[in-house]
Amino acid sequence: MMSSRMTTRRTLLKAGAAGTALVVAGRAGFNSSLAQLPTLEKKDSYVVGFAQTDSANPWRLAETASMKQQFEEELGWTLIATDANADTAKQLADLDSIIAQQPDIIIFPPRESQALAPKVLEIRDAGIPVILIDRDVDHSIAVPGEDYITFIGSDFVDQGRRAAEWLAQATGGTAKIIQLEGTTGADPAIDRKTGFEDYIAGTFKGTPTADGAYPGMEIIASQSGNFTRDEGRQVMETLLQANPDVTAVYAHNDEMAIGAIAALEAAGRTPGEDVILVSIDGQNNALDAIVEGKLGATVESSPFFGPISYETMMRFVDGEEIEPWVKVEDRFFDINNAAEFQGQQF
Ligand code: GYE
Repeated sequence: MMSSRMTTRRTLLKAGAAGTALVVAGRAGFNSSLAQLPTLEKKDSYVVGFAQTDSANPWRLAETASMKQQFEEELGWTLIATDANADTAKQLADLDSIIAQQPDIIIFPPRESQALAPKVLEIRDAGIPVILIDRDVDHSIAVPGEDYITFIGSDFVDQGRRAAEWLAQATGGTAKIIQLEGTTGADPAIDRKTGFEDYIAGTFKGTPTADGAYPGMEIIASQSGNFTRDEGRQVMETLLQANPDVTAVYAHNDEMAIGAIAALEAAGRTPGEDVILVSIDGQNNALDAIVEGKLGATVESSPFFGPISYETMMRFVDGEEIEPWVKVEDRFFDINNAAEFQGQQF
């Protein structure tokens, strides 16, 4: 989250013992004596816990495959992998079962930012270091650099801004927009909404900018499609009936955009012509949809966390101070470059 990412300064204080005590004491209702990162000794091989959120879309499958490829195939280590089937309660239970197996480290994407944060503290208290990948937790509950090693992932606020910027250009600053939000309470859903809405309001990152304000762009409806194609299609179907004047769709991921395209076509609309769509992820079928003229653009959000998780973990083993946010840089795909990358994504 935007404000939570500002913990960087605080986290840097952790180098000094006095600084650590000061920071920890400032957190309400928190057992300060336990608030330090578990260590990880140098060994030839490790057991890694990986609690996936679900496997219902190409993005998740690519992420799981990347972790397996890196840790099992490449390194020959043990990966204890679970799948929460898009159920936050199951992800919590999966993590309990992983903790019970005492892995050397747990690397996982927290499905919801607040619900999973106390579990990060529990894992820390069990003496197991944690790296969060692809989604972060609420920093008012768990702090990178103190409670977990780091968050590795994209700048979701900026992804939202880039989608808004493209849409503003493509529509000449006039649009009636339906927003299809990701899973409620998930870090990328919260931040992708913030970045997009702030950009068109001209208040991006809290700074009003004259050239960033688009009074002609109006979000006429906004609802969660839970990051899935089917819910994206269903929500779009319903919202379309209530808002036939829609001219643009901003979907927090490609799967929901593809679902929205199906709903629009079923209603006799022409996606890409009378309704302009923009989304996030950069998966192969989104690139296909861009080439077909149905999807306008997609901001990349890489699912390939295997190599960067390994690299970050080994830097920690080597005693390096890890930055609280290992930022993943993303590309942007539209009609100018989509064909070039078709079939090369996921
Ligand atoms: O955009 C989406 C997935 O957490 C960044 O979750 C990830 C998002 C990704 O289900 O497709």
